[in-house]
Amino acid sequence: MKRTLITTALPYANGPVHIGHLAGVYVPADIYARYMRMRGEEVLLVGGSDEHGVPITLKAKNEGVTPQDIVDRYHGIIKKAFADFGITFDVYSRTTSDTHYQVSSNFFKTLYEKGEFIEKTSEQYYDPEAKQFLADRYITGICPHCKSEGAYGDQCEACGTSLNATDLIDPKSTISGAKPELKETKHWYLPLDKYEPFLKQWILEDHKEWKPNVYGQCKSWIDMGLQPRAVSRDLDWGVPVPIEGGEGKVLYVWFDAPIGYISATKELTPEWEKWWKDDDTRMLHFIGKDNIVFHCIVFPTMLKAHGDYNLPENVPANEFLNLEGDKISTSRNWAVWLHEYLEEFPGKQDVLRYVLTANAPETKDNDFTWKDFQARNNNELVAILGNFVNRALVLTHKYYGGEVPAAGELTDTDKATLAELATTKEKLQKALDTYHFREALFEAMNVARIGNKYIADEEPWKVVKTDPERVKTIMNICLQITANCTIALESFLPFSMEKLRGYLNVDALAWEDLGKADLIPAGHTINKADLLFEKIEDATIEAQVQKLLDTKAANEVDSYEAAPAKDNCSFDDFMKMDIRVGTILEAEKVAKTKKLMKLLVDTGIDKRTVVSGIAEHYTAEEVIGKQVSILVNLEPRKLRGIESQGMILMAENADGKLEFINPENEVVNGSSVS
Ligand code: B3M
Ligand code: ZN
Repeated sequence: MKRTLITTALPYANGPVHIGHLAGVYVPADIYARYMRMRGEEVLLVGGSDEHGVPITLKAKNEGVTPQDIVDRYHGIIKKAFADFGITFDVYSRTTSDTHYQVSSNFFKTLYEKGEFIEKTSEQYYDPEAKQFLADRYITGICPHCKSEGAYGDQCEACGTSLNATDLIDPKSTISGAKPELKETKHWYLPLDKYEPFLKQWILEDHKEWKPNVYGQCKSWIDMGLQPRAVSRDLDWGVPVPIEGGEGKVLYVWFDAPIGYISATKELTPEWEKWWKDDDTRMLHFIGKDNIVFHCIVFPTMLKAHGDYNLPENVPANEFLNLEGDKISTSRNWAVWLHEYLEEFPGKQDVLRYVLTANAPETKDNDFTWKDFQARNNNELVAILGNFVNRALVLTHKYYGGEVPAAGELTDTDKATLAELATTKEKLQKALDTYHFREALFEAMNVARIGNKYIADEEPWKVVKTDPERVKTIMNICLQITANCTIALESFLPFSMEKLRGYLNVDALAWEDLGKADLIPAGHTINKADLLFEKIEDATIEAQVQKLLDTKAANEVDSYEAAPAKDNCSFDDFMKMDIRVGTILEAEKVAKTKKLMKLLVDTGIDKRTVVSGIAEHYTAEEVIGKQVSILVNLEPRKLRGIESQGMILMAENADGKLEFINPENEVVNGSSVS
């Protein structure tokens, strides 16, 4: 039997984790790990926080704290969120640990001593005031493509183009504001090109079974031709380059991070080497699609160049999960954060695990919506699984005081039902073995579907009146199916299946037992049961949707770009405008128009008619009695046949909504605005 080492992408410790992380990496990895353990295999599930990289140093700088402060804060939050969701890490470490510094340092030294690196000197931007080289993210300037300001040295966020820092027009250091200068610096490069023949054979020939999205991405990288990649950076946050000439430089975050898997294993067990070097260990990397090149090309090349380590057997990477139609984004706060979910849905970890698996972005990007969350909870977890097991348990208490009845002779329906049950194991196993977790969940839920259909068709609550002997068989079969649910669904819904085993009064059952009809002996007593799942009401979902709408509105305000100022006008020109405060006395929508409203305004000078384009934003009732600012000496003009004598001043919000410009406290009509 083979040992299985499962690694999960190390999330950057610069923010909390959200549903996208869970759906793409940690839930599938956990399902797989639990499944393998149930099969009695030796498994390690390894994870940790990625605590290096420029975004962390930038965040620290913005907050005026150290990078260590940032990673300490988020490592704790992330680790807790994973534990709360039942991700069964054998170790959850971090890349700032002493062990990791040693392991990654030694890894670099080994490659260096074997002559695996190319040394290259290149020109890079340097801040002459701060006396340091600048990472791309530390340089801003004007985008050469769209000419917007504030583009970063690696990307312009306005037009999305990826850039080289040297492309920026009028570059500035974000550290000192100084104009950066080009200066020579030496770095070490991993010659991926040299490993191209090996990668071609190993991936494109030997691993055709990898998921099409993974294989396809690898193929296109290899087809484009691989280039040497720098594995060091001029930065002061990271693992120091451990050789002469490496002073002031650190390992590139993508060099040290995957070595973090090795460090974490070493921290966990003195027998770590067998997990990384033995032939009878298979290694799997669970990651998101943006990490494919690093896990399929760069890290394997590092491992191969080192020579002592196994290569991954598979990299079942997922695509992205979107949220209500938009890309999940930490900076725009467009996410469902795991710690917030648990505050708002306490005890409902399994509901989220279920929805994220049922709708996992396995082969293409997918969308999480709160409506779908509600529907899957109410129509599947409650209506199928919860409903079935609740009936089975409640009726057993009602008819037999909780004692499992013995089955009598089986009818054809009974036999067909049990035969169907017996087939689920093979299908479920096949789906899990090939990392098709959506399909696997569907197969596992079929156990509950079989039970739900059986109990609905057999109607023990009716039969009990005419043939009580027969009901014993029905209920026995229902309880056997319920016991099967605890096996089939354990890795997907671990919290609920633990509860269910409690209700059934049984210990964890073995994978081997799945499909069998004699899991609970007659005479066994079950415990008092409670509902496994509860309905989620519309109001709860509406509140979540509203929360997202609020986020969207706040983002629009944040990203609002004021139009540039118009050309100057003279003081005299300004003084020509006669603006007064008036009160709206009457209002009515202008027929057959969308926007226009006819207002009667008391200007203090007179009462006059003004036609204003506010009808999409206000009803007549809302505006009557409002004080407004009105330009009274605007040349009258006819709008839809109505003469408009003046103009009401309005401000337009980021979302296009018009707001009145009026005095903070009421003033007398006719007051001049100047
Ligand atoms: N921290 C990128 C990410 O979170 C990176 C993964 C490292 S895995 C070794 O997407
Ligand atoms: Zn641009």
